[in-house]
Amino acid sequence: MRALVRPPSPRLADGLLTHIDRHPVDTDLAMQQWDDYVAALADVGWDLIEVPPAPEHPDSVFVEDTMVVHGDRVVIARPGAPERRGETAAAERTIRDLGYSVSAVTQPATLDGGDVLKIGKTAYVGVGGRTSEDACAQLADGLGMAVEPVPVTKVLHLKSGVTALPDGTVVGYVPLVDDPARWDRFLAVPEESGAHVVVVDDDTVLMAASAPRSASLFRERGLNVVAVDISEYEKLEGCVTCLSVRLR
Ligand code: CIR
Repeated sequence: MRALVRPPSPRLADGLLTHIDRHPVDTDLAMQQWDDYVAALADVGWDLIEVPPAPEHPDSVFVEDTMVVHGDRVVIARPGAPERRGETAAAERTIRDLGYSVSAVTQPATLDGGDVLKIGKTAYVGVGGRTSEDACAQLADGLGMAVEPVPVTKVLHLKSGVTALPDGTVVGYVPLVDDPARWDRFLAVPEESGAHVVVVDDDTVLMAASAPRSASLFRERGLNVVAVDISEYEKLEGCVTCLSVRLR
């Protein structure tokens, strides 16, 4: 298993905020937390590939937003926030160098990788925030998979509200999910960051340390949980998913 990561910008504290108030970010602590996040992925056996840093882009550490990967195909995003559009070029070069077949979302459509939740053969796409409806057909073409738009109005990205466990059960923090009934198998979690899991393997998820009650719920279902503290990224509406691009 391989994943892309991107070192934080020294300007991280200036990152965009949409749904939450600004709280001071401790940049030194954020650097340490990024190292720990990367170490946690390395510990579970993943090979990590660094996208070159973009110090001029405060939000560039949230590398997941730059692309969507499925098998050997990649669609380069066109970020909904104009401030973030400059982040994709180096990410595209990195993934091309790895031999992937690449297409890109074209204007006026916009898409952030954080809005795309792949479950099995379907990509659910959060539309209404950073991602526009007209990106869905481009994504379906580029990835060669079925795309289902879902509304996102209460939170930054689709995956800020819901992700999926290894067995495909969707986990979500209900106050931030527009339509929980959309998914047949839906598990409500008691903490916002409990809705954010990175699937490591069939039995293991990685999640934020800020959601201990959700972690207990997952352990009761037989899952191993790797917890990482990403408090400084949470202050910028980031989560465990957005700090890497899983190449699968
Ligand atoms: C932004 O507003 O774009 C960043 N401050 C946070 C991006 C988080 N990305 C994600 O959840 N996929």
